[in-house]
Amino acid sequence: MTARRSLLLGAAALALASAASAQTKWDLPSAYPPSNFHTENLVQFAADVDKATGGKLKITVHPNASLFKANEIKRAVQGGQAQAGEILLANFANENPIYALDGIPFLANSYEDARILYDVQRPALDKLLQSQGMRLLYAVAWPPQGIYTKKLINSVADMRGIKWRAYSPATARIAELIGAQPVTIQAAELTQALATGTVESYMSSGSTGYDTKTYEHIKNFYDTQAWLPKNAVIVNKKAFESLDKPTQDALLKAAAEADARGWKVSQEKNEWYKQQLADKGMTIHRPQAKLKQDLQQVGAIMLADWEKSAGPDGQALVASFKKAQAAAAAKAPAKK
Ligand code: PCA
Repeated sequence: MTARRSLLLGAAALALASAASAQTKWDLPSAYPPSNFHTENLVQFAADVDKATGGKLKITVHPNASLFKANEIKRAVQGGQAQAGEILLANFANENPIYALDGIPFLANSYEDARILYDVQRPALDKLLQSQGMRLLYAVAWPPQGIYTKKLINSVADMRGIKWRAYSPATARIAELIGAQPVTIQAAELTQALATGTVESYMSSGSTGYDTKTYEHIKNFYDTQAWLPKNAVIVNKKAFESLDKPTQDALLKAAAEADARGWKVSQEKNEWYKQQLADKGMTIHRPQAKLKQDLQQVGAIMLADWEKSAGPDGQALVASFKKAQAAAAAKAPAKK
């Protein structure tokens, strides 16, 4: 009797232990501050996964580049030091041009076009990540990119020699093409760089201008709406495959929801961010025709370079984007 009871107790303890060990804990490094809309979306995603799996998969979001620096996150996920992570795709242009398709000025410069570009880019992106031992969970666009400058500008000639903060190879290339002096600084270090005068201008969204309190140092934002780069949330393939099927499904479902929610919030907050900048004393300029033309020329050079480096597969992607873009425009002729 006693032996049997202790056997039963033993079994119960074992069941408990295996329930506890069935809980999986993941780290998810990201590079932007907790109040940024991407980070808020990530935290919501993690909470949704927790709920849908009954606490079986716990994802801890580490914002603000606190666990890994922005450009180290991808390698950390690839190597399994972090099971998942959020990256700025355009940062990895030098590994493969596919990553940088959304960083070309004026290729896709509205939310509608950015979404079309994403749909075209996504299968290639996921394939590429899979070949590196990862998977794409979701991706969300930043608001359109404009120019922060201390001085007033009417054309790119006015930016010659200016100290320009770049966040990606493409934004460094823009500096090169317009004769500015690029220095690569990730968002987490931008406030500091502005304070010390390391940079006096850069291109980014209203979101990053707001997050970094750029308005304390720079008074002009030119709303050029040049492109919408994306953050992508990626997962280590082995970590994903080690989950049971219901947990995998719950993760993918929450990711699809985070994708849709993120794009919606990005678009909704775009105007809000610019209003905040204005409220903090910045002037939001509509770029003059010359400045826009100059930047479009920069974009055309960069697209030609991109197509050259991406080869026929890349050219096919651009072609299918343009086709889908034209089809969407034909369906919505009422819009300008
Ligand atoms: N903010 C990020 C990338 C694009 C954006 O809008 C940054 O400036 O680092």
